[in-house]
Amino acid sequence: MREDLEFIDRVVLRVEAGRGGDGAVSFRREKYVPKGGPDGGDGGRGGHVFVRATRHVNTLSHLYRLKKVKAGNGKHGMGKKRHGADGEDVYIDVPVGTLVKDAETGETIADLTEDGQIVCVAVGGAGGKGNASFATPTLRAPRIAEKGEFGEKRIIELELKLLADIGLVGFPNVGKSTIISVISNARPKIADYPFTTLVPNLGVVKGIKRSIVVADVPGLIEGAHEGRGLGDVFLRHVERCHALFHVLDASRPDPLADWRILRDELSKFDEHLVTKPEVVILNKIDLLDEATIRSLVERLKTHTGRRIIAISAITRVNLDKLVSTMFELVPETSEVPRKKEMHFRVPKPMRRLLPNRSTLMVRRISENEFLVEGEIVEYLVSKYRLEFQDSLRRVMDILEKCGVSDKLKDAGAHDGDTVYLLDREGYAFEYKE
Ligand SMILES: Nc1nc2c(ncn2[C@@H]2O[C@H](COP(=O)(O)OP(=O)(O)OP(=O)(O)O)[C@@H](O)[C@H]2O)c(=O)[nH]1
Ligand SMILES: [Mg+2]
Repeated sequence: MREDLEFIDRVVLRVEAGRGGDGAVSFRREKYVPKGGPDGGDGGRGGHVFVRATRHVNTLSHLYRLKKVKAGNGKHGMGKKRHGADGEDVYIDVPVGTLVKDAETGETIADLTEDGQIVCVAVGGAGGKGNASFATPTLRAPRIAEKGEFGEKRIIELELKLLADIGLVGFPNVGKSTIISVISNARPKIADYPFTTLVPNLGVVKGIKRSIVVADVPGLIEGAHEGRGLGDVFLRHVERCHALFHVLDASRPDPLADWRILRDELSKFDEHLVTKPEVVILNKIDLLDEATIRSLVERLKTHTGRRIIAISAITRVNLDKLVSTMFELVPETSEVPRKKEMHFRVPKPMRRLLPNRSTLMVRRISENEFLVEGEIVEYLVSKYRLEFQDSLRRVMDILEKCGVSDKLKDAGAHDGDTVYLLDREGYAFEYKE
């Protein structure tokens, strides 16, 4: 269960590529030539949908409310062999470290681990050919054009693996969630009992030039590395942080002992964790007098060898110092020039293959009405612009090759009966034996 909406590391989206534009039927107009050659241009391809990894976003929360992402449709072809414009491509920006999956099959489409990496998740439909493409020596003035193909539709799942620049770790109840709530946009649950936080909270801390993401993970206890408490499950989220901020409760009997226990746990979980830059936050100093704070800070400094920042999250003491230290420890990502082509192949627009002829079926729907249906009919109807006579002729030729006449006869059709393509609203013609 999601504790609050800031923790969004998984988003499901419907993506829809654009449809291709239709091809045009047009003829050249020239002086003294009543009808010139065919010059209908092709339709543009439909726009593709891409997912792009970028350093400029840190979470998936900007996608959370989006249900569907659709690319633009291609424009129709025009006379004078003019191609229709391609549909506009759409880029879904995600943080580096996002895994892209097909939500229906579970198949991994891409693991975007580098800035600028791009993957196509829905391919736009091919544009239809205009009549200029159909001219042959025997058919010099073809009245034939194709419709654009539909774009690909898919449901994708985006999962963020790398969550935060900085991880807040510490015992339960030391004030980790309170801290993230006062320095970032996160609004986690805060309460005076251990294990209030059950899943990590992510918060964006805004700086002047950039933002960083801080994760508040559930409290850790002794034995966490063996699975005690809750925290170990979520330590994977701090594995890729740049720095750990170790939160201590100044009002506890021996914060230094707490620090040692915690570090021991971290190193047992993953040795790598204790080699990260680490800062100690001594929280709740509002509960102590100044002299005690001073000596405690000294003691911690001596024995931990870390930088100590004494704060009070509740009375908001020293938070500026805390935030500036965080920014200091997160390297400014050098602005690499955007390499758009990185790991990126331009996809071929979608073109379906002619379905199997045996998919053609004839069905009697009344005394003298018949329906011609099946995958191949759907394909032909969506492919050709039947309002043009040669398009229609071509479709009829293909249907004939599929044996439509025999099938109609077998179904009991007689001269004068009505035959529909696909349904009663579809194209209709009169049956002749
Ligand atoms: N006096 C004082 N109390 C604080 C301060 N910061 C947090 N608290 C209190 O400490 C209690 C625990 O705070 P949380 O932020 O929920 O602690 P946590 O570390 O996130 O706890 P878990 O989620 O259980 O790991 C709450 O009652 C807070 O109000 C502080 O600076 N001063
Ligand atoms: Mg908490």
